[in-house]
Amino acid sequence: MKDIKDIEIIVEKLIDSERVAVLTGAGVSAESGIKTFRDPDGLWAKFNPAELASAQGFLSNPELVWEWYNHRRSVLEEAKPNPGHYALAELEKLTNNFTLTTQNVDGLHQQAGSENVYELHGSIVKNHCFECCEPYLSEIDIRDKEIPKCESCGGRIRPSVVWFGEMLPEEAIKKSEIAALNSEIYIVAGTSGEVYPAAGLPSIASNSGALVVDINPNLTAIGKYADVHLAYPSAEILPVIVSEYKKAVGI
Ligand code: BJW
Ligand code: ZN
Repeated sequence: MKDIKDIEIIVEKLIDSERVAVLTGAGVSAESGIKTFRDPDGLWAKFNPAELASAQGFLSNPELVWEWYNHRRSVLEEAKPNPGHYALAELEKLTNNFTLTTQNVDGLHQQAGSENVYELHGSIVKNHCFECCEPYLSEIDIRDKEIPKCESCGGRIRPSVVWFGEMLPEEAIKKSEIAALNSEIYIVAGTSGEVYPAAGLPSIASNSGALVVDINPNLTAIGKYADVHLAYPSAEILPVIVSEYKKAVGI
């Protein structure tokens, strides 16, 4: 592999680091069959984010938004974590003070065994009331076109994801910023770095001296902060990093 020198640098840094932080995006779930957003065959090539991923869009056509999320939930029912998810879950157990910030709403990191996960954009498997924000804990039938009603106020239920123009979960963004600030190595995988505030995290890590690693087949906005760019699918290269790490420490 032509990038073996880069992998050695990453492994050495992982061994030396007291704090390891990772930021993931949709590309990490691509090999699980989940579409990304901004690739040529991504969701935003076919669907309008203003209509489907904003409170305004939900107010204009809640049924359309609910149906779209239920369709994505049906895709997710068939999806399984891929070797990239499993490699990150293993890295958490091998390294010190590991944190994983994800923009993904699919829960696949947790399914793979990752524990210290900060979900910046919420979760597609959870729901809450659009009006009063009360969590909706009853099971939903994703084949039912009718939107469930809040048991407290009768308002319409929406998926617990973060839409454009909405604030991110306070604790998740705060902990993610602290993790970026304190990390000695910051691994970014599968994100275009287009959506803020998540896209600002690699620059926080870089400015505080972390080695920033970008794992992405394509060059993105993350490029200007990355010390190392590995142009591979994450499901391919993350397991290599973990196996080289284990070799280096003799496991
Ligand atoms: C692979 C691969 C493989 C492929 N292996 N890699 C102007 C300037 C700056 C900011 C703003 C602005 N105007 C508005 C804003 C704020 C806005 C924003 O950032 N907009 C930008 C688009 C300009 N942000 C917000 O509104 C956020 N809230 C906020 O800021 O609150 C404060 C505020 C409030 C009011 C006013 C102003 C400020 C909220 C953002 C919410 C984002 N929500 C979504 C939908 C979530 C729900 C759902 O799933 O439906 O989150 S949008 C979508 O983008 C989703 C993702 O999490 C997010 C990031 O995408 P990601 O993960 O990077 O995916 P892609 O597709 O972009 O990239 C995939 C990458 O993978 C590619 O690079 C591929 O090459 C790579 N890849 N295969 C490795 N196998
Ligand atoms: Zn309610």
